[in-house]
Amino acid sequence: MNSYRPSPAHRFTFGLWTVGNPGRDPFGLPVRDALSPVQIVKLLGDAGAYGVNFHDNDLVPVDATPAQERRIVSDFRKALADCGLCVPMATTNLFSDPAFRDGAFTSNDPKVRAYALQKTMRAIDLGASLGAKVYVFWGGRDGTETDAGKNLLDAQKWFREALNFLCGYARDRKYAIKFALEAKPNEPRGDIFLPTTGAMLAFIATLDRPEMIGVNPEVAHEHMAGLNFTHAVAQAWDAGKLFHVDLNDQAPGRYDQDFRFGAHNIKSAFFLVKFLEDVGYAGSRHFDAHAYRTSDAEDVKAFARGCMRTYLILKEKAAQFRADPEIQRLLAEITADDGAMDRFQGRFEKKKAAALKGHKFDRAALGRRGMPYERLDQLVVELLLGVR
Ligand code: GLT
Ligand code: MN
Ligand code: MN
Repeated sequence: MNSYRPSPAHRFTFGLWTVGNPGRDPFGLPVRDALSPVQIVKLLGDAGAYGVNFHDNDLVPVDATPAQERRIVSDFRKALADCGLCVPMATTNLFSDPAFRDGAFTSNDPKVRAYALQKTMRAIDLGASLGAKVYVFWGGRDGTETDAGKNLLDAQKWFREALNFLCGYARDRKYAIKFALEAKPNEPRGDIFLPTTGAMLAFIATLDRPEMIGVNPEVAHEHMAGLNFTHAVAQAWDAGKLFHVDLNDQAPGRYDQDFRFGAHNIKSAFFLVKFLEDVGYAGSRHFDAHAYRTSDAEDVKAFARGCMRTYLILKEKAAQFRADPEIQRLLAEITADDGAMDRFQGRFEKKKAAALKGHKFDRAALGRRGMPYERLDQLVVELLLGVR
């Protein structure tokens, strides 16, 4: 029997801000004691994670002196070595400080835009010095409540210029780091720019160095917009842009919940895990989630273990799906292809187009054919419910 025990090979990571979340929300104060970065590394090491990610200020407070920063970073490095953890990803906090109330790279204030660039360069230095290979950009406050005060084309231009500038910076410093853009439709702004993974993918194509930039889709963010997350991930994968993934859960139409992976919609979590495992995604499985506000410190550990355990259970279910003869028989029936249409498909050729235009189809017969998706889906449900 699979023990569902996480190991570094599974590439499970958490942010300092996830297990370290003290349970503050817009209506209530923190309910848990703050944990230091070193305590968090220890907790994650004990739980079996592979890595830990951070925003610059999760690790080094924004007003730390250089001496304090050296001390914090060296304690953190030691904890990583002691616990066998690495830092696969880093990012910048461009949303907590009041300076960013109108956004960072897209603020109407040029001083704020310049400060955001400065802060990000320093944060990239910090991330790279700890070995991060992926650098995430989540435009937390790059958006609007009212469109009365922002030129939307300027905002896109400023965001583009910032990313081009930072790609230049990372190259100049010879950092082996790639950027990953994370979309979110809303919260904390009324509307956040480039609200979906698809919008990010289109935007990347307009940048100077698109090869350096991919996406970091998050389950909850696509679900907040009522979209199918696995479809977004598939498009990113197809484009060669799935550099990172944020796993959590979310009921549609709610506030930004960041629930434990699989806490809300097991079925969509299953199709996601199945997709990632089927294609051989080799990057981090990052849990960007936090424990319920009702949790105490012990329950936070259960939260972290639960994210990884659910992933591993779903990975096993995906293997069962592949090995299940009845499921495979139905799939074979659904995707049956006798090759008769091969001569019409693929690349355009004049002759091929002419032949296809002249071919006679039995349209009524095409319309009579059903697909046994009910039977197949019921088998998936039974598999997930553990009765297969
Ligand atoms: C914040 C946000 C996440 C982003 C993090 C990276 S911060 O928790 O809700 O989705 O991934 O900036
Ligand atoms: Mn989120
Ligand atoms: Mn995220």
